[in-house]
Amino acid sequence: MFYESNKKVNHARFKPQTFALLNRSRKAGIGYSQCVLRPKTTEEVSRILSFCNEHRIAVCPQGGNTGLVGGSVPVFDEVVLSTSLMDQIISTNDTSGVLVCQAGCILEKLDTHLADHGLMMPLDLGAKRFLSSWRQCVKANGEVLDCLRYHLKHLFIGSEGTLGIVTKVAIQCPAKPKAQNVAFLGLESFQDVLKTMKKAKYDLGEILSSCELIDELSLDLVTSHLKLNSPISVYPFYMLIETQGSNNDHDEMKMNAFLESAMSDGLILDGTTTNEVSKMQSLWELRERITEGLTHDGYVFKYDISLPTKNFYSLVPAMKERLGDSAKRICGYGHLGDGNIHLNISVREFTQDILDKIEPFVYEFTSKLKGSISAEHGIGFRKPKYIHYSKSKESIALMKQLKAMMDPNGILNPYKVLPA
Ligand code: 2HG
Ligand code: ZN
Repeated sequence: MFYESNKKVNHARFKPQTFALLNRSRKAGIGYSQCVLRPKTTEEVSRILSFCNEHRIAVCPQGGNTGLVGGSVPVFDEVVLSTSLMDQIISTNDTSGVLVCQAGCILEKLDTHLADHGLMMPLDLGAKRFLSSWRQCVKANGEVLDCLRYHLKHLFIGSEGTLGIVTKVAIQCPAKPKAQNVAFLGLESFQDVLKTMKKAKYDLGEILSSCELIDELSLDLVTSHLKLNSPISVYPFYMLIETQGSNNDHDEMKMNAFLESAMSDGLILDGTTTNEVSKMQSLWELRERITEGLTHDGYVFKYDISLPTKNFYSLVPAMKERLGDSAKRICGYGHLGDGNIHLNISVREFTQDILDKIEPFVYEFTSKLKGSISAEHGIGFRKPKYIHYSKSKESIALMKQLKAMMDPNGILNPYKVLPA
């Protein structure tokens, strides 16, 4: 039974029919809650958790609520603890580059603020690293943890609110680049994509900041449904390559030399490059709005998978072979530089039959290639029962022990991350 591991938690709606709701929310990502709390300070988070812990009330921490696996969706009637009002920037040090802010700040706001200080966030679509040096967290029982030792802060990163709630972060921000260039390329095969990425790493070196892959059917989503214009004609694969540096002449020279050489090697069939802000934005939109394009394509099964670079795209043809005509569209795009592919399968409407064809096959396939069933979007509510495909028995047992130690009453984000 779903509740067994969380018996001690009180739910007002603990009735058999909730399992029907559960299935509905599983399909549609719909949540249920009668109470949303929006604290403004660490102290308020601490008081809420201490109260909920004492009364065994389940809490669903919610940040930006942009996840794909239901990690921030209340499953039954958990109290939602939203960090949306915890959006204060506490300090910005222009010299060290350290920004201290509350944990509910959204990236765009931070980036705009940092630009005035000549800095930028070291994090975007998984392409850049997140360097946080210090955090403040609130434990399930309301205790506030500061200045963690033993690198304990890493326990909270990626725990999806199951071990504690991060309330404050300090982030080491790099200088905002003076020069930026974006290239959008068309390629014939995935083998050429791999060779081009390798070449980009060698030729562009320290200024290479993003390397994204888009396949033909992914680009079609934004050109057909969103009416965006592609600067080049139709190819099986596209790459978006970005550089960031401090000297535009130098960066432009490197980018042009890289493109010329990749073209003469026959790796790239067509391409365009720019450093004009509005044109760079338009190129990035072709990549960043694919998710939005998918929402116009029917019911979508979404998978966020890590695979070794050489097998990065292999899941897409495997899935096409498996599903044949039963899917409307099977496409793959994502953060090639990080080995993180977004496999999306759209169908006219959800059926259990098609879900059964996709899962657990998609996870077995990933596991055989030594990939991870979850890359940047976490395990959430949708994937706990598949976690064993990429984590060993021993790791899962240790995670359960840590959970029991940190949150003995199981109030924090129940049903998420860990299998029952
Ligand atoms: C992206 O990279 C996001 O665009 C969303 O992580 C991925 O919708 C998706 O599958
Ligand atoms: Zn992504």
